[in-house]
Amino acid sequence: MNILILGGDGYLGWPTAMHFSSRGHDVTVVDNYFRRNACTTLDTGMLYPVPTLIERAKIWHEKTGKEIKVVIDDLSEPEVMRSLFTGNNLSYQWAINNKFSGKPETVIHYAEQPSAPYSVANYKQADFTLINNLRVTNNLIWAVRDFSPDTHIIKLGTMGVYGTPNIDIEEGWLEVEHKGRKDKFLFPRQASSLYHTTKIMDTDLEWFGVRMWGLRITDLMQGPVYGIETEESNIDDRLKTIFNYDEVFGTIVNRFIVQSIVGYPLTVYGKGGQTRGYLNIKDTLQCIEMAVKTPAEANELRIFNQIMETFSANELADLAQKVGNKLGYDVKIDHIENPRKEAEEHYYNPTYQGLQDIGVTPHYLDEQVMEKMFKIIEKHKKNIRKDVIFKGVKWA
Ligand code: USQ
Repeated sequence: MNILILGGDGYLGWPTAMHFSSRGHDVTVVDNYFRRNACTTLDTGMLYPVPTLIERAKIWHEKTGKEIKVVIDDLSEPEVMRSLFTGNNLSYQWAINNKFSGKPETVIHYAEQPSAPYSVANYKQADFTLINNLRVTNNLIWAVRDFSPDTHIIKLGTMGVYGTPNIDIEEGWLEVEHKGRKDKFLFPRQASSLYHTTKIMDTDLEWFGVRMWGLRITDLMQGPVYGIETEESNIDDRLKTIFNYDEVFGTIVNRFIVQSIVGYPLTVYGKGGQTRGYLNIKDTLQCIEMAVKTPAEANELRIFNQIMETFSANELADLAQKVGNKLGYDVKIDHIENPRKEAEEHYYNPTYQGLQDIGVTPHYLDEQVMEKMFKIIEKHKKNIRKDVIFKGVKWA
């Protein structure tokens, strides 16, 4: 299959590219290097240096004989997006030969500013998040509409679109009975960052594209991801995904392990009752693979909640402390003032059966899995910078 991956340099994009390439698909990745440039600008640090996307594609080729075509460009420019469907004015920054791969049968869209703290830190970053995320999604929908309406769009959404409502969270849709009549609507959304709000707006654009033009779209409402290794990154150390542990781009599990290793008290925000749905990076790949294999129908916006289990921040801190202590670290837990505006004690009962129904087998987070992560992260201990762990980006 011809697969186009937008945002192919990111934490999930690069592992996804290798995953499909290793399974024999024709993969093209596109990225504007936003994430790495922002890491430099904001001085976030990284667990280890990561080769450029072009270098990674070359290493991948050298090790596996397979080709991942690379385009470095800005997808918020409509003409750039359109060139990926027409081949006009398209040149690969790296490819074995420059021949256009043809119209993609599947597009996996990760090309967004993914950080909640980044999006609320100041008006410039808020503006960038809104403009980038919405334009890329809109450009994609129009390119598919105009050149390849049968292409399956798989879009990475977020569980954060739902917020923490006092009712059970369904997979995307809710049947409502009102004054004796019934209809189905998108589940109520109420995000608690501007980044998460762009994901709500993305879904609205997708739903418009499905209703107006009969597109086929899968929106994956994913929770925070943890993990480093994937099957393909084990082929060569230089193929490991970008790993952030700072407050802006690092997610909680990855951060807590890094903090445990360098003796930085675990930064539980506020009371720590904030509960979210989590998944291993290996399960992100599984979910995407299953979504590719069972495409949405034409005229369908299919929504899955992409999580495998739920934890509160306190439960994650306790687990990291237990594993860390067992490995000889003196792990302390701190409850610091919550920089975010979010409920710290709340009801949380999301449904997440859909992906398992199409064949995903969950990996769960337990002591062994966490211990394995400790062992990998320990190897890079000398690179860990304590000064970037908490800077206090405030919501209000
Ligand atoms: N948290 C702490 N201490 C920390 C870091 C986080 O208590 O040091 C808490 C946060 O307050 C939050 C929860 O842990 O309640 C998760 O925070 P996070 O930073 O791991 O994840 P989040 O900001 O929600 O965003 C991440 C990804 C984003 C994705 C989202 C899925 O960066 O791209 O969309 O997870 S979800 O959270 O389900 O919306």
